[in-house]
Amino acid sequence: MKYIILGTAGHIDHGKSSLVKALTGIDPDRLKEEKERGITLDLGFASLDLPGGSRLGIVDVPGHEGLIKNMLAGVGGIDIVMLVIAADEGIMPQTREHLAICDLLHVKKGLIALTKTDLVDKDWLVLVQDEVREYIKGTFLENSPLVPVSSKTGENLPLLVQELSGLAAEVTPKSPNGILRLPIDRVFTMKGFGTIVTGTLLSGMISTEQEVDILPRGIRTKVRGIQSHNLAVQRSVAGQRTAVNLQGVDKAQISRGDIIVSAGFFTPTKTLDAKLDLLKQAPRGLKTGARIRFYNTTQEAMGRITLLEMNELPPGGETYVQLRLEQPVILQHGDRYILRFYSPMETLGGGMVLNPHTRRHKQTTMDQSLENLRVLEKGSLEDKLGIFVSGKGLVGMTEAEAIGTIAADKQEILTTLASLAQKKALLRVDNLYVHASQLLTLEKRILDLINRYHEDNPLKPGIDKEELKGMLRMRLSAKVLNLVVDGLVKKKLIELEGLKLKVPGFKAARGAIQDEVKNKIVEAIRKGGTQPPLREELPALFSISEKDARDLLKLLADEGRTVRINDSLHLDKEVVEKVREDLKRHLEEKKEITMAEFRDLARTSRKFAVPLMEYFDSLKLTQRVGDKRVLRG
Ligand SMILES: Nc1nc2c(ncn2[C@@H]2O[C@H](COP(=O)(O)OP(=O)(O)OP(=O)(O)O)[C@@H](O)[C@H]2O)c(=O)[nH]1
Ligand SMILES: [Mg+2]
Repeated sequence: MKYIILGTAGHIDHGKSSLVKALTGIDPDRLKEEKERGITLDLGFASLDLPGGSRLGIVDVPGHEGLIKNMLAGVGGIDIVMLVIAADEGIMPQTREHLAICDLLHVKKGLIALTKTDLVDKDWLVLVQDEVREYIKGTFLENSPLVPVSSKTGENLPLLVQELSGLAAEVTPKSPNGILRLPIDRVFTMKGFGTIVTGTLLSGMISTEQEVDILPRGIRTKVRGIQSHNLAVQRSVAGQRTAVNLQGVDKAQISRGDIIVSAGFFTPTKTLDAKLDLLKQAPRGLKTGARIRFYNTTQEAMGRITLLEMNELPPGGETYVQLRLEQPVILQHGDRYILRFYSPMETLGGGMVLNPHTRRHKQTTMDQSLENLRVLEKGSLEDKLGIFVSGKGLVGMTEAEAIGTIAADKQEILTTLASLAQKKALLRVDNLYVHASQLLTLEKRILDLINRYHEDNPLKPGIDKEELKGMLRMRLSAKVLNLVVDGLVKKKLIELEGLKLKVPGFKAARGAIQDEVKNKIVEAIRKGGTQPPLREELPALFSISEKDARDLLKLLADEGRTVRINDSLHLDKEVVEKVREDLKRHLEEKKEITMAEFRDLARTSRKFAVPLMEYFDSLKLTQRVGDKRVLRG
């Protein structure tokens, strides 16, 4: 079975709902108020099995100029439009507006039903037909069937069905191989079932028991049951009008505009880049900063527009734009959208979403941004994926994200990613794809950082990876860093010594000087006995920086060549050992020692005796009792 969605369109009272009823036997005006007032207020639904074997899901929209918002919620998922024009009135404002909207949304096919033929005579009918033919020139309906009908007398209804079958046969149905997207157009409760939502299944399929997300609400739930065209089914596929019974979700929690999607693929967005076509009949031009209303399927959001290539766009013009919305929406590359002025509410244009997750563009890199948008508009899937993955920087993009970003066949996206990885345009790290150009940038940053590190820390053997990661100050997965570091090591651009990364040959260049200074310090400390030069004196003694002095002392202690008493005092190992022996002997004989006695015992001055004594305390050799020390334990 081929599933196609047809939407009505046209001016108020031109006979859309009557024609749906005449075709299907179903009155799409389901609300009490609609029946009483004789106008359509909200979307109505019906279905029709066509002779050619297609099943037509029908969405009937209101024609009232104040209800365009509801019309937009219905028209977003249609394949075929039936533009209804009353023969007695001819083309009216919403005939124009609805046709323009369908044109902007790239509705695939359509026809014109010239209704109420029973109210006009032959000559009049011919004139109206000419007028309509003239009007649709240059739109997607040019050369489409034009069928004069009457819902009242039934004239030409069979011909209309025949033309619809012809169109349905030509239309490529929505893809069940995309990712599940079901924009909600109705929410209600049913006794014994709980919450039911309905919508036109835009892509993919939905099955009972499936785990789904309701976005942008962020509700994860399970599908309890599905109905399509009033029959309970196990699954429903793209192109079907679908009712879903949701588990554990309250009617009050969700509303029209929310979207049911496969769990884990989509992130709501508020900033997007798009191509905009401003309607020729737009009442005025559009300036950067203008407040707009944004529509996509059943979603609506307020926001502001930035024109990326100019400050003002005249009616009929086109440009790349950035939209910053006040409410989050769920979008994919390739989605069509409509913009209306914030006030007065008039349709101004629409186009294609190019980048659903974007950032503010800097003026300095605008040329590159625009070039990327050109590729996203006209390029191959491969080129587009390259741009999206590159845009994720060093954080990388997962397969799920890629599938959620572009409205295309799932398998095609996966195959293209794999082929890009094979060509080394992308690098695959676990389930992440990172763009090769990003890796080059990272390589360069790492080399710069290590070189700078050597300059700032000439006496350190190198930098460890954690420290490097911190200094890079980038959002970056540890896996990607490891990979790039390993690559640099393989290319012999850096060396890994122990846990330290360094530029090859670094030690050879610096090591000799360093060793020389180190030896001199060790010697001075040894000679100094219990009164060696303090750290603070080393810079003057050996013409090194304060930082070098600190680093070198630490290095010597780490290597076991000196003993660290405190930050500024380091002693020769044997000297410390000798003092320790003397102290121990003294305490074993005399049981206690004063600071003055210790000073003499260690043949030093008070300045050195105090930290040295505290050092032995810290080793738990001695312990303080009053102003004396005794052996501990
Ligand atoms: N004589 C005649 N009257 C018609 C025909 N089709 C519709 N009507 C009448 O026109 C009026 C409007 O018809 P609807 O079908 O409600 O029009 P609509 O386009 O659905 O209107 P909205 O949904 O409010 O935009 C009703 O009174 C219908 O009875 C027709 O073919 N012939
Ligand atoms: Mg109606």
